[in-house]
Amino acid sequence: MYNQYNFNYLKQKISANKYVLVDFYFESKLPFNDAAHAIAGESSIGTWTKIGGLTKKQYSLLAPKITKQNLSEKTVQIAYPLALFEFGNIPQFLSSIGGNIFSMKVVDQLRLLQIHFPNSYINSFPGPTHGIKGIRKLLKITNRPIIGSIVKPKVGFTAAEQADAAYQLWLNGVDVVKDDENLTSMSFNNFDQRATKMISNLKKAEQKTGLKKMAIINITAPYQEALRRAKLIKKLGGTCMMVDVVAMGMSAIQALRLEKLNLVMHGHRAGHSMFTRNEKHGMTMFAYAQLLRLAGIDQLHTGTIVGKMDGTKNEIQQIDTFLHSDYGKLKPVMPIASGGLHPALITDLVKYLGQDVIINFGGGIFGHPSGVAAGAQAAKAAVIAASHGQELSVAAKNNKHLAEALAYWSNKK
Ligand code: CAP
Ligand code: MG
Repeated sequence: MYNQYNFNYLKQKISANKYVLVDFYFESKLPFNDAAHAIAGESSIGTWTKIGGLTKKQYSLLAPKITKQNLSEKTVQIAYPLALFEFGNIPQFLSSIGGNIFSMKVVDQLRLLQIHFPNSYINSFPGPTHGIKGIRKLLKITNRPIIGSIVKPKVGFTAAEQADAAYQLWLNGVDVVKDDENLTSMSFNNFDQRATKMISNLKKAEQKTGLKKMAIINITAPYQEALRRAKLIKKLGGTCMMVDVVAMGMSAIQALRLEKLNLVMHGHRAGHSMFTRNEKHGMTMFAYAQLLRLAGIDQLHTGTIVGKMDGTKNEIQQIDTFLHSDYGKLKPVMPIASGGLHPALITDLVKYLGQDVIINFGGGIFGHPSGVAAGAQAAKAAVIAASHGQELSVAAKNNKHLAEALAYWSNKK
């Protein structure tokens, strides 16, 4: 056996509130049970050879238990005693369960599928500051999807051009306007200037429309600078900071949450496919979303099913259901559908994902043949019609911009 210990616990019951249960898929040339032991050992107390050191008492406190295995599906469930983990510390959790085991030569493929945390562990994290209810309260939108836009081109506008584009969007029906993931503070678009101009235009747009709006400004940078940018947003009267969660890392997400700035934290997940996309290796987006909810993300990109990004219907619906569900004392997280969306896709999108979602259009507004204002009005009309169960072709009879968008993009459906 690769591992000196016997972790088999298949026929015995464990008390789930004392363990973190982790479901893995794996492929290995070792016999199934040996490979499962190698994974359980390397992620907790074991190594590749026999070692001494642990008293019986420590062993029984810390030894993982293999509680389920399915040879045909190549899955195993490992129960890790809570004592293996530091409460409130996601980096430590990842160093164990998302650590060395992914590099072992004896395991060819390994995928972390899902984590079952007990409430005591979940509640050691603050979770979202605002959550779904808080975001809806800030925007005063109760009964329809929230309409969002990403200013396009991704990068290239000056701070003033960016803020002017946002203003147009807000005036023409968009609720929340965000930066793109690769826009931070550039030679041609300085963060401080952009934040100042965006929030000033946000206030003007709110006055003009009588509606609440949100500017989602990307603070992604080394931590101290990201924090400075978040504080600037707060000082200027903004309500939301955007973080690229993969690039910034769990430590930064947790730390920003613990600053108690009371800003909505928008999680852009650019790069997650580096570890979530291969169906046999890495971790699922579902497991990653579990960790981000603990860390304190308020709204998170989860995919569209119908748009340009990879992600199956089952997977995206599973993530969205989880984000809405009870999870210890942590608030629900608002899912964001984004990537390749345009009006013709919205009926299906709402059918799959429901009303409690932010629907984001970048190219699907900025690429409208009659311009940005027309694109925003078409997007809004599509979302409102779909959320009332109205056929888009019917809604388009009273909205020439929607009619034009449907005609323009219908062959891209
Ligand atoms: C969408 C987007 C977002 C993606 C990210 C982009 O723009 O701004 O970054 O939605 O994917 O750059 O592609 P478009 P996901 O509307 O023009 O496609 O939400 O799946 O993480
Ligand atoms: Mg983007």
